[in-house]
Amino acid sequence: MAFELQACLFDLDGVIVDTAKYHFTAWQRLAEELGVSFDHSDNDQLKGVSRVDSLEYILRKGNLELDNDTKVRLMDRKNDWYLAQVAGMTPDELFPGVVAFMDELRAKGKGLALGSSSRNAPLILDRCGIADRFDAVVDGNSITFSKPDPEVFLKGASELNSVPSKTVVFEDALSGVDAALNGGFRVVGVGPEGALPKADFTLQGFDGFTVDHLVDRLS
Ligand code: B16
Ligand code: MG
Repeated sequence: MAFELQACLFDLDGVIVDTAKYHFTAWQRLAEELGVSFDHSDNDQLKGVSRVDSLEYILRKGNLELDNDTKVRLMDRKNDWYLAQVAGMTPDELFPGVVAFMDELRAKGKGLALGSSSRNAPLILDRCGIADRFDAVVDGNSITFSKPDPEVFLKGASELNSVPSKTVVFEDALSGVDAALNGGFRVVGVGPEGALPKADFTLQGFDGFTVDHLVDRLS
């Protein structure tokens, strides 16, 4: 039976735009200042994870205990480094084909929402000129629980009036795929083959990808 598609929820960092690399360099710089090693496999654990939970991961790795004020100061420093990189972003940094795919969804009457853990999401959407392309935006400013909690996606589906089992989440993060599955959604992994084994299938990129392809793969 053909999959009945109602709506799609898009993660931001690593799905629509490659801000994951900016998060990586900023966290690595902070970790190195704290004397904690931090490489791409550490970063993979932090994709989709909130700022505070990301800092806690680095502190745990380095067996460091810090007071709350220091933690806030460190998170602000990391965010300043991140924002300095994001300041120069343009729509050229959108992943190829993603906007065309979103436009096709809209033309076919499907709901579209952002489901990102990032508190910087509104700024990035604005920089990339796509703030008006979503029916709903749920981001780190409007959620309490970090992925893999499904809150961000359940809120998105609720704003779109869509049923999770008929709604597809696009995610690049292990924590984000788990969040989608925890909410009862279908999930497309965005990344290298094999990187997100729990997803329904993995897409290497949106270039040439259509709504018919999506429905076929999920049916
Ligand atoms: P911020 P996503 C997530 O965004 C990132 O993947 C993750 O690396 C970051 O720590 C988190 O947002 C919080 O971001 O510090 O900008 O609030 O992938 O859920 O769109
Ligand atoms: Mg992501």
